[in-house]
Amino acid sequence: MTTATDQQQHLAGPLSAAVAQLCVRLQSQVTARTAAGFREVLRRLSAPLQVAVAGRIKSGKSTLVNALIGRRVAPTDVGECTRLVTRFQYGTVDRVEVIFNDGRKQVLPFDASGMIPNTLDLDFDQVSHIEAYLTNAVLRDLTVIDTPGLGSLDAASVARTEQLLGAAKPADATPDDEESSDDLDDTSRNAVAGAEAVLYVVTQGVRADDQQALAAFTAATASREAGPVNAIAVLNKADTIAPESVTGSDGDVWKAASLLAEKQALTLKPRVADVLPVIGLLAETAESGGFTQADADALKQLAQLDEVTWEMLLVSADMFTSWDCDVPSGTRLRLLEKLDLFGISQAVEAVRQEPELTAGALRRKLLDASGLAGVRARLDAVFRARADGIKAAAALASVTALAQASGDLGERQRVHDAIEVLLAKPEAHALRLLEALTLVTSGAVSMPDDLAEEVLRVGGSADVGEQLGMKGRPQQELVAYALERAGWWRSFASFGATPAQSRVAHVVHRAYFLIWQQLRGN
Ligand SMILES: Nc1nc2c(ncn2[C@@H]2O[C@H](COP(=O)(O)OP(=O)(O)OP(=O)(O)O)[C@@H](O)[C@H]2O)c(=O)[nH]1
Ligand SMILES: [Mg+2]
Repeated sequence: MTTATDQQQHLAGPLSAAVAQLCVRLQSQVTARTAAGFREVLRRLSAPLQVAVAGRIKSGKSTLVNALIGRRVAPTDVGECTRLVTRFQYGTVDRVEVIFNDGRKQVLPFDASGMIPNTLDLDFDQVSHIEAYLTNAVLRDLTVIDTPGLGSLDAASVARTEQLLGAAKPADATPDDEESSDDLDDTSRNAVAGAEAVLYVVTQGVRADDQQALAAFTAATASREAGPVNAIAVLNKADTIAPESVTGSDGDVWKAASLLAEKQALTLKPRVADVLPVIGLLAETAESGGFTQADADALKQLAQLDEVTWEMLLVSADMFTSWDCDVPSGTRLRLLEKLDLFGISQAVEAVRQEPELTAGALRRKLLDASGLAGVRARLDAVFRARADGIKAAAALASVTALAQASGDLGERQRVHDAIEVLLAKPEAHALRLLEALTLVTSGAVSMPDDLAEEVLRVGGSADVGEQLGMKGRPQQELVAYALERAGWWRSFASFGATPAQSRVAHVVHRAYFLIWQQLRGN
């Protein structure tokens, strides 16, 4: 049995700790079924933040997963395994397991190139999902869940994806698992399951129904709505955008991608704050050891071709591999697979400017060109920095759902009261604020744009300067502003707001009041 202290060692922060304590305290006061659910909530609270990578079929999800982990391990392109949910989590030894629907596990050997095999010599229908334990440091505080493409979801994949996102424990735990005697029924399991955060991958071909598809995906998989607090989006395959198709790009691919990403952000608003362009393929090749000395040498050879031949090669992927030139066509095909035409042209350009460039330096240039650094920075800012709040809010939603699913009215009331007591504490107010923010950004409570933005600002950061939108300003100004806004939201809550708006306004008022108190205390 895990104790509260065991759990706390791995908790993301004070909010998670508060919710964990609530679960531990309530455990003896609820039915066995609810208690089993609470144990699952506790287990998840102490695990790293679970981020699902979601998006249309072939949008480059697995490629991006590899780039983020820094290792080519997720199968890309074709094959059965791209149609399975794969959870990448931290482990002390690299190991891949197939989990079957009945809870059985089977170790899966890596293939010759160190990847998860693309096809399984197993009855595919019996397979629930894949668990990959890797020693990569990135996974210490993020569990990355690669999902099948949205467009590819047949009924079976949908069921698998729904069942699996976040539900780390298979339907039947193995006998050596201490908790196996506490069977968690489906209702409870569903109440706890769900990725806590989402990374949406879109491409240039984003369609009007993408927004809808992504909303459906979160509804089916996350225990609560995705909003800018727990969702980020990337425009992948930025290299394939034809700059001439985007006005204002001045023929520059990256500029075209940025403009397009801005447009897509408007479509996906308010679920995500913005959309970052990225070239997943370049990132994967540069980050996962895929770029070799031989590749650098081949690029240098290409850099010496005469201008006419070079122009011909760049016409298309077909021309690149088939046009007659000194570099063997097999070598060119390999470069194409690793870098695609844009990456190759960028690399050749770099070599022409600096012929002495080493393979290592060239790799770094490709990495810079991929935009991965921006995605990593965003992941840090949005997910890692807010993991505590995101996890605690998801856990609280699970606790509420578990209580609601209970037939015992007294139990329901006890859980409800305990949550109210928790949320009334100043240190837990951030949770209430996150909840309000999610209500507003998901459209469940409508607010005028400027107020919605203010809620997002106050609830979206833990930094007081950012919360007030006055970073770096003198303390006195911050104090005065916090007090003024606290007053404004209080009167908005009492006059002029709808009942739903009023509930949100009370929360925002209190947030400003607490900020004011904190500032004065300093
Ligand atoms: N040019 C280019 N190709 C990319 C990029 N990212 C991925 N690809 C290619 O797109 C194809 C699909 O990539 P995957 O990573 O398998 O896409 P996925 O979304 O995981 O696909 P499914 O799981 O089958 O839905 C592969 O051939 C990748 O090499 C990119 O940034 N640029
Ligand atoms: Mg895939």
